[in-house]
Amino acid sequence: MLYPLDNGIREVKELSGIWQFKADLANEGYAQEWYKEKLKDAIAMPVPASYNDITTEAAIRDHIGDVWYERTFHIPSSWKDRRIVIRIGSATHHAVLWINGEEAVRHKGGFLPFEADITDRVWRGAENRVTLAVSNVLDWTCLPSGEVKTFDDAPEGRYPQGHRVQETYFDFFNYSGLHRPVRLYTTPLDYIEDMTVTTELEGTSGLVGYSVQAQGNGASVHVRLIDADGVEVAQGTGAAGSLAVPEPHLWEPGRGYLYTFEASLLDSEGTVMDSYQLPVGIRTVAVKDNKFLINGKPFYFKGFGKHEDADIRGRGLDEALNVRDFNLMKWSGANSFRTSHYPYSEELLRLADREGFVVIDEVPAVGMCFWSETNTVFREDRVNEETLRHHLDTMGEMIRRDKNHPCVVMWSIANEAATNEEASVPYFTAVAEETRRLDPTRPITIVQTMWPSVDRVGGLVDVICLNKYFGWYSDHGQLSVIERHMDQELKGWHDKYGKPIIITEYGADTIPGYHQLPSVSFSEEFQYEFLASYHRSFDKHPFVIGEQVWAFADFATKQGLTRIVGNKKGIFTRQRQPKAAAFKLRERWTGENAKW
Ligand code: GCB
Repeated sequence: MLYPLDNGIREVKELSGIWQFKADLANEGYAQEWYKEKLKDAIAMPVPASYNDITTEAAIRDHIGDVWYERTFHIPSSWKDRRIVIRIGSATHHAVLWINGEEAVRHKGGFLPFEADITDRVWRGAENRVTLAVSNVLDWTCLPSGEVKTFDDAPEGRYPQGHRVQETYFDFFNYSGLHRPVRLYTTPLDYIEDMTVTTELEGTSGLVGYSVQAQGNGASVHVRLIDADGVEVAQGTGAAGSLAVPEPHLWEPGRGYLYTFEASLLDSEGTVMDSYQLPVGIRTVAVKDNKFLINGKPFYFKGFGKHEDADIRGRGLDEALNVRDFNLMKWSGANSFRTSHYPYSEELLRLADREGFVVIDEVPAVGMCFWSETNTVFREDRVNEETLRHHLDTMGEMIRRDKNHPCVVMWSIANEAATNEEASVPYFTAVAEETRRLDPTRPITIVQTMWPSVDRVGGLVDVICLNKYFGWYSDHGQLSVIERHMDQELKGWHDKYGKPIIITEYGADTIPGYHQLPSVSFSEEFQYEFLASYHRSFDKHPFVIGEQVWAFADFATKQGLTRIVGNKKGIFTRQRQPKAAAFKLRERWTGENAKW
């Protein structure tokens, strides 16, 4: 699925801004056909943004169910011979979209785009209306999974009538709404539908393999590769092929050199009918001999697990925040991050391409674990065949969206699943096989919370990724046990699978401004001593190929006894200012004694 592009042929119309909004608190919108006419009693709601923290109403923030968005837009009469598409960057987690009261598309999954060809549904030279019903309900067939619990059978009077709770088995707040831009874009009626670019190195040449899918009556495809100075370095014809670039500028960590791959669809006379320009980085990735190789060179992942999360706008796209985050990551010496626990916006990945950040791209499969031998997760009434089907579909959507990003070097097919359960084996075998089938060029991982002695799926992946909280969720506050526990854990995984390991989470909640010497948990002093204990262990094991601290910044969570106004494991505050540990990390990752 191509990112909407404005060029000499295609046009994009942003529908970001203030929309009409109504939370369907009494669950009556579908029955009353709210999509048929303009929403009544609507309030102003910005798009993109989560709706939860915009108003002052707990009923809206904590609403379980549908909310309705609506706005009008004009289609210029000049768009008469155009194909017109509406594209929703994401709608969390289910959406139905109507144009002028007619259903145009529905979608399940809160973190990936969907679109509808609305060429025949809109009025040109006139006002049109788009309505969306967006539901935040999560059940076991969703990614992430969850379940709504009702308390109707509780003893009378104990709960208000109809009392419901959305259970989620992850800590981040279940932000909802239209988190990413909504856009209209045009293409010609004969158009380029998709393209896939892969890159290889052969001696001193770069090879850019490509395939272009077109719809309609295009007679031929012409492609060009243009360097960052605008100079054409290669060209070819045909819908699939390979372009050789002698002595290419490589896309490298910290140096996101981008070429532009331009494909044009020509008619039989050679006139350009459609064209699309894709940023392309020439680089290779491979896992070999316990190393992660980028362009044949061992790469050590330094960085963070992140969230798309901020005050007020929740998970809504904020390009100022994204650039600030990248500047903070550069300052700290980070070279990479994981899109924990869902695919982030395309805008953010485009920025990572350009800035040379290395990304582990994660599907929203989080919360599939109860850390129990008896209370299992992979079973008929929880994570089941239907969940698997959705998981496979979501992998497909994510790979189709992100396959051309040089920054994406590995797919994470889940975070912290109950991989000790026997039934998790056929489940993840299917997901791993489908992922490799869809993209044979990138390694895959499952981010693990299990212990090596009980895990059953490590054999399916290329890199073992571990989230470990010794000294926090176990032996809380005991810094002296961390190094020893981590050593044993690393050795256990490596002895069992012989694969390289990235520690994708380790961290301690830290309240900015709390100081204590000697340190105690939650103080700023503790956070770095805690991380340093882990680092002593990592540095001993050559098969450790990366460390990503949990988390980049503090973030909003559901309410809970261990979450005091959110998760405070950030190295930066939610407002993106450093805690003391940030300076120490910067020293480790960039200072005189930094080993990288
Ligand atoms: C984890 C999860 C992450 C949590 C973190 C924590 O293992 O992957 O989503 O936020 O632990 O702080 O507990």
